[in-house]
Amino acid sequence: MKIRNIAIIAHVDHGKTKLTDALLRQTGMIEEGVSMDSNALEQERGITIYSKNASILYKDTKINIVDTPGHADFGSEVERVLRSIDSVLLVVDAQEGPMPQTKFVLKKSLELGLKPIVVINKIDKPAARPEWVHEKVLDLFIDLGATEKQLDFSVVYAIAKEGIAKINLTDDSKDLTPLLDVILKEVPEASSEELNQKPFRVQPFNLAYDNFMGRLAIGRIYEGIIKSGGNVFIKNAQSGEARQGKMTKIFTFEGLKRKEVPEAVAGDIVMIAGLPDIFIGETICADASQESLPAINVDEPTISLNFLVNNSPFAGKEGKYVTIRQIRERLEKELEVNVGLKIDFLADYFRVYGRGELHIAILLENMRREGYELQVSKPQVIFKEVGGKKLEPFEEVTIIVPATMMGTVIEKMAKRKGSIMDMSQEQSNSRIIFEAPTRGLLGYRGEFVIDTKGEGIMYSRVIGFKPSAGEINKQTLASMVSMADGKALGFSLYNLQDRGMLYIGAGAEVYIGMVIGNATKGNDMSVNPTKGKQLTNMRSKASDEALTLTPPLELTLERGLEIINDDEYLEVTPKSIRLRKQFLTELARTRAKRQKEL
Ligand SMILES: Nc1nc2c(ncn2[C@@H]2O[C@H](COP(=O)(O)OP(=O)(O)OP(=O)(O)O)[C@@H](O)[C@H]2O)c(=O)[nH]1
Ligand SMILES: [Mg+2]
Repeated sequence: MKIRNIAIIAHVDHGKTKLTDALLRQTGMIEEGVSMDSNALEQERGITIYSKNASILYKDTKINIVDTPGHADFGSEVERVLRSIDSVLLVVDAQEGPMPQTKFVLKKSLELGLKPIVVINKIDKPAARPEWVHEKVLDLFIDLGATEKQLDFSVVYAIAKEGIAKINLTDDSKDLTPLLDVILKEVPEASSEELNQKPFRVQPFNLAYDNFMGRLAIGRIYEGIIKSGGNVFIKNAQSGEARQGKMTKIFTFEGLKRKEVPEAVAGDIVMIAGLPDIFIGETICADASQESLPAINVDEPTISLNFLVNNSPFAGKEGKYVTIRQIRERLEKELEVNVGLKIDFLADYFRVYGRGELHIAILLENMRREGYELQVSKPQVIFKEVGGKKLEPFEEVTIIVPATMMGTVIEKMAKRKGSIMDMSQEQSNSRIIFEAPTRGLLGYRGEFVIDTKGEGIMYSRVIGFKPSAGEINKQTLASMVSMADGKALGFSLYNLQDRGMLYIGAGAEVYIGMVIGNATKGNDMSVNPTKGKQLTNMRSKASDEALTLTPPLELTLERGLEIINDDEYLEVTPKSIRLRKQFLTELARTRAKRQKEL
């Protein structure tokens, strides 16, 4: 059987997964209602978090498809996938046109010499402008230095949601056949008899984990035929070392499922069990003398924070797994598959290093869903020292705002050491590209939403470590801290809501040292949210029924990680997200502060 390997890439939300689902459905691999976004968290958030493998059969060909995440925080995962396929479907929204992540994934594809197939999707949108988008895509190809051959890309118009593709906008089409035919025509064949004759070489671009089989390597067979039970050498391009192992099981992908096979041939994408210490980019080969394939880069972490056992007064009430040993085992398991993650396991806490707030938030979200409870400290950026120079992570930030709001955004970004790299105007919107240190950006997202009244769009992507931007004077908001245990009452919250944004509503259980809101002015403020109305005989105008409370700013994981202050912890349980002071009483906090000053 012939094999072709493609990845589906795009900016977030442009329709990659809908397209993959439709391809699987129309080739009979999945049923109506089944989606590639199979993870519970993905379904809840409506985004793809993990890239996933699938395959379809069309005519005489097996097409391996990798659906990738569009969110910029997962960009390095997409990059790894691109190393192992032969062409991409670059999906572009027929209304929005190319967006920042379109540019990033296209750039990587072109650099790798791939010739993309462009899918202009969502042509059913009332405001769709497919011809304009086609032109913009062509401009982007040119800007990114595409070769003659790459510029000759095929274009397919689609309504992924309905499973329709067409070559010309005026064509009549009921399904994705036109796209499938373009794939067969354009994507080079991965399999051949000649390749099968060579000694095997396989390179993993992703890892998976199974409770029974342990770590699994997902990779492409570049050459040769691999057999279940076969002995292998694993070569590491960086260290040059070779070690031995044995493939206990081999799986290929069939639809969304994995299928155990006795052997697999060159060109196919497989999952291999039995190699517990295998890592991305290593070469699995037949003979120690074979050359290793070029290494695959895994981006380094940019932020870190501490994971601790929850020791708040509410500890253990809501979680199933709460001990340091349980948290440690869970994190060790995470390291099996979460390639960008690093962890220092210290005696009484763990330092976790990740690729950004979303990367960490997703780990925490998965843990709380599984019943874990813990607390974490404020994320800090990671500094590096290279050649006596202090470096820190920088991001490219694309901001699209109504032109009238441009001034505020530029002023705020300047304070956070963001420099303007490019600016353009499109209709009534300004598009500004900044380069800014991650350190300056931490905590800005929420502010940005407020400043632009929810009308602004902001995308950012880590671009690497650069010389430190020096001191950044960010104004962080002080906290409103409870000085009482008990139930928060509407009456006291009503009086407190003028002094800051509250994180809790009436009826919430609070404890001494819990952060119940921010303080608009000045320093941290100790307050009593449990205080009821004084009992008097007087009838006051503000009778309880008349108190209208502003809805609280509900703490989510991401919001919590963003607004947490240095001396606080974010308490994460299956049911709640709370902020708290590390030292619960005012006395302890004063003492700790004095000690620090000494
Ligand atoms: N109108 C219209 N909406 C579509 C079409 N295709 C996808 N959508 C919608 O666009 C949204 C995003 O679709 P997804 O397929 O999840 O997008 P994605 O590119 O996989 O998103 P990420 O994986 O999170 O980057 C969903 O609400 C879809 O219903 C289409 O052809 N037309
Ligand atoms: Mg998706």
